[in-house]
Amino acid sequence: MKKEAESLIEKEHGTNPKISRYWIQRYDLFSKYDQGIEMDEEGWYSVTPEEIAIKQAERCRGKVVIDCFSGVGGNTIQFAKVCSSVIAIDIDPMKIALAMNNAKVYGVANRIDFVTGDFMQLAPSLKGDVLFLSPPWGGPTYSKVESYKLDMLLPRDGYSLFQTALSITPNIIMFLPKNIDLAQLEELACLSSPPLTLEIEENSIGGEIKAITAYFSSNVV
Ligand code: MGP
Ligand code: SAH
Repeated sequence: MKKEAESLIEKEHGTNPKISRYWIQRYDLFSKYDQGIEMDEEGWYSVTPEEIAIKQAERCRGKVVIDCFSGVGGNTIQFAKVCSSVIAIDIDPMKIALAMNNAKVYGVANRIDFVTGDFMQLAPSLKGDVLFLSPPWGGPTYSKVESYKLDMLLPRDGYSLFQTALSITPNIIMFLPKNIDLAQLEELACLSSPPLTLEIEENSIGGEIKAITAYFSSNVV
């Protein structure tokens, strides 16, 4: 019976034009996909591929991390493996339910504090060593523009998001479109007071660029 239900889901995902492109990549997204991973449409096109999430988490080893836009848990799960604690926030209760399920599949659910809420509103009450921001980019059409600008990010423009994050810690990681305007990121770092160090990482899977990760940190030792 279970096998029948699984093959029905596979058929549906494989033929749904909005999902099939991502479903083909399902094991890049979650290597344990077949062990009970659950997704919704936004989850399919937004989740950080596992290999990239592992690399980002490694940079935060031993730290208290806040995953401010946790989605279905692609990053949260990897943070939970190596960080001292993880707070996972999402405004959509369905995402939190999916992330909890997916964290159970990876055996790390008990290492995560899940919070349903708006990051912008919760910010004043948050404390952590590192903030991870992987906000909505406006859907899969983000790549249609030649140069993606920070003010296209949601739920608020990238400048407001960054300022809100800075009020918590200067150690900010942003997961951004591959066509992001890099000059705007440099500007964010230089114009912060005091100026921040910025490291840009190109994230590829199988030799194909998927996204950019920007690591901001304080110069003050
Ligand atoms: P993509 O270009 O839409 O997918 O997104 P695809 O088909 O893998 O790319 P292609 O160039 O090979 O055709 C690439 C990656 O960006 C996805 O795997 C997600 O990790 C990430 N991503 C995409 N979107 C639309 C979002 C988003 O809105 N928010 C976040 N945080 N990540 C996204
Ligand atoms: N990194 C995630 C994907 C994040 S997608 C992963 O790997 O799975 C962006 C998420 O931001 C969506 O799940 C969306 O529900 C959430 N979101 C949108 N507005 C938000 C807000 N104001 N506060 C918190 N989460 C928000």
